Amino acid sequence: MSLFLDPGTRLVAATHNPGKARELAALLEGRFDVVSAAELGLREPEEPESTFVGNAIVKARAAADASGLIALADDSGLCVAALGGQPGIHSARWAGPTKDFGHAIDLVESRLADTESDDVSAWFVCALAVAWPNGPVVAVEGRIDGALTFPRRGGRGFGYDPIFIPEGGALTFGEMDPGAKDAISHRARAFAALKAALF
Ligand code: ITT
Repeated sequence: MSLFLDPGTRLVAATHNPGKARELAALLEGRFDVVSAAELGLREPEEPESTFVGNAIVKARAAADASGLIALADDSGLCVAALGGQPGIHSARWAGPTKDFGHAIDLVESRLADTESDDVSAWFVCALAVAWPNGPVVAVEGRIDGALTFPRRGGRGFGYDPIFIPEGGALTFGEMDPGAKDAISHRARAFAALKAALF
């Protein structure tokens, strides 16, 4: 079995997060025939692992075996230094069952205030995994460092983007043009590693 992905290969993007799906589609640049997990009616798997890579593998494996297609999954999150790396792999969970990221951002702000630390450094991590149905899996990781800012700024992007300023920048991911975020983000960095391995 070849682990190279030929242009036009049918792939399932194993995410139920529309923000991620949009960014993954932009990174894939029409190179593959991509169907979404929602279009195939795939269920959202549990995320039982303790690492981003572990959870990306679980999601890709589940989607590939259920669909019979090669699957690309993303597990990602925001890590805050003063919170010992939280919310990290629990980034989606901090938004609660209604996926309210206004609430998740308020929670980051109040937990940070509780620490009385003035360290606002943070980083985003993205693990990407590609799994072949009943076959191998390849996983990579990307990271971008930056700083948190409150109150939130900008209505672009998704999730925690309005409070994150990437290193060396002035705008939050929520204020940046989507193309500018895609040029430097944790997802873009993971994607570059995947491209080197598989394309
Ligand atoms: P899937 O598992 O279906 O892909 P999810 O949203 O549950 O969707 P995760 O478990 O990987 O995915 O949660 C990651 C959370 O981290 C996500 O909900 C975002 O809020 C946040 N996150 C990840 N990448 C981000 C980015 O580029 N900008 C802002 N927030 C991001």
